[in-house]
Amino acid sequence: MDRAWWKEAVVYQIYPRSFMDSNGDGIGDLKGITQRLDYLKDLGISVIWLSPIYRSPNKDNGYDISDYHAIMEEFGTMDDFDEMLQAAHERGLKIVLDLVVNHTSSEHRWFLESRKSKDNPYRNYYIWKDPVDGHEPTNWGAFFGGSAWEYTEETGQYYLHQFVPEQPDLNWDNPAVRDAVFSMMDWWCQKGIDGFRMDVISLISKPEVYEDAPLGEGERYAFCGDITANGPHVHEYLQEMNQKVLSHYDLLTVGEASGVTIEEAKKYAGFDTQELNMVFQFEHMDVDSDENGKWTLKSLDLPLLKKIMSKWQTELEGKAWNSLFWDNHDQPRIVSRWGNDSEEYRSISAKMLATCLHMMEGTPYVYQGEELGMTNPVFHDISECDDIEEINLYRNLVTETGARTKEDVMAIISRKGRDTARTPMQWDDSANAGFTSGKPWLAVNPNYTQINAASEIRDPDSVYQYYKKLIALRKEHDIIVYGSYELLAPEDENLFIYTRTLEKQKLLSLCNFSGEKQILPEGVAALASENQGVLIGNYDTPDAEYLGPYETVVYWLQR
Ligand code: TEU
Ligand code: CA
Repeated sequence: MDRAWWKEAVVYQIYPRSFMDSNGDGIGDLKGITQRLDYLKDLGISVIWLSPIYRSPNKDNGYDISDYHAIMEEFGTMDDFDEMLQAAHERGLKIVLDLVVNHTSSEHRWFLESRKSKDNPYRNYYIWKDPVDGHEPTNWGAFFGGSAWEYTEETGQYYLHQFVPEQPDLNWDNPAVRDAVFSMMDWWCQKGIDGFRMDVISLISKPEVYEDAPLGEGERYAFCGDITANGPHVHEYLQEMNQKVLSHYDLLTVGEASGVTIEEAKKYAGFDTQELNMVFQFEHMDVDSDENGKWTLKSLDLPLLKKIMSKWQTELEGKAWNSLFWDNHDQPRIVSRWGNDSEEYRSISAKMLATCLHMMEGTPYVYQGEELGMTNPVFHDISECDDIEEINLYRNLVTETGARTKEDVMAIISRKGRDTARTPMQWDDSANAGFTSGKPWLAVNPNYTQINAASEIRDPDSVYQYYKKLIALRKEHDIIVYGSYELLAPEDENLFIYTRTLEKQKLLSLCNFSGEKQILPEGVAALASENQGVLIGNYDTPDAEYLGPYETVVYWLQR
């Protein structure tokens, strides 16, 4: 058992824009976070990951950075940051920053220079190519729609942007870019931050050859994420980053790695590869996608989810470390997605989902509001939305082509769009959920009068209290952090069942993903009936033969 603090931590993700507004302009800010640190301390988490807080024109809500050494004006000042960091540290809370260095904003000084002329000293900081037959250099398509290339008049060349045109990709093959990024990282480490969550770090190393990729039926562009993920030099660059920066500090590092495979993850997050502590993999986020990707109302395929989660659990064991998440600022609310957000089952299914995740091996991440069982809102009109991905989708499918009806697309956005996770944090039942005294930048979910932190703190049976207990249990029992994992009853359509084992101890974790009572498979019932006590559960009196609707219970089999 190789102990590390970041293996034992529970991380809480803050999306600063939606967390707490201190000055009534409707936008969350750093002072707001400082005001709410005691809430986080009480919850028991040990690390806060802040989505980007740097200077940004906000084309993609801070994931387009124009100055890495300055704070976004709406969020406050560098003094506010220093104050927040100190206040967090005084409470024993660590602060992890989002590091967005696959791309910058098109308003970053480097890019403003780079686009001026072919011989500008910053030209090579980005990826510029000549037109081919008067067109884009390749048929690559960007993440949020359209081509991944943008033409600029100044020099008659195209630059690469895997996200929106205002997010030009940096050229990591240029050593000057790597040095500039590493020294910026070091500057923040010197300030005393405790780690980095690295945005799309799997996409930084581009292919050696820029050429057209095969197109699927009826496709106009080839999705660039499939082309650039895990590129030829990505591990070399991360090892360099580790050697030049990360290894000099005691940090938590987690790479967002869309398109990562198990084999690649063993390199990014290997115990002896000197790269990162862990990665976010996204395979399990696709179990309700279809051939057209995430924009579908397809429901959860539980056996597939179990297969994917279990594969990551077992195959990384002893070799690399997992991160565990259901929610983040890009994903719908888990209780609405794979639980049941009706009044009857919201609380109970949110607790079941939490148990399923938090009893696994890896570092759990809680996204703001998840600990309250916050739900997806319903968006009726695209004017209620903010996210560039949703706006582009709507324009492509409704406004420009009429391929889908407004109602269809709004239903899908309400189910899968990124704004579902971004509605303001629900603090109490006062106006605007106590998030702001002004007009919130994105409307508060009207259910805040029922679902909010203040009432859940008072209610001993709330989702909040349950999360608090789960987080405390992880600190108490090494088996939750370090125990080895085994899936039982893989084919069962409704139940997610697994054990954890550490030396002589053994836990049995049972989760019913359905709204009906489920009889336990025979072998499992036999184990459960000999249990030596309940570690945690969401029903008062669990029965060793069956699980009620959305019931979860974790038994000690040996203690
Ligand atoms: O997300 C990268 C990523 O893979 C997402 O595009 C994801 O597939 C998508 O959001 C699902 O809808 C990161 C950030 O988390 C995201 O907020 C940024 O927009 C993106 O990078 C660009 O920086
Ligand atoms: Ca504010």
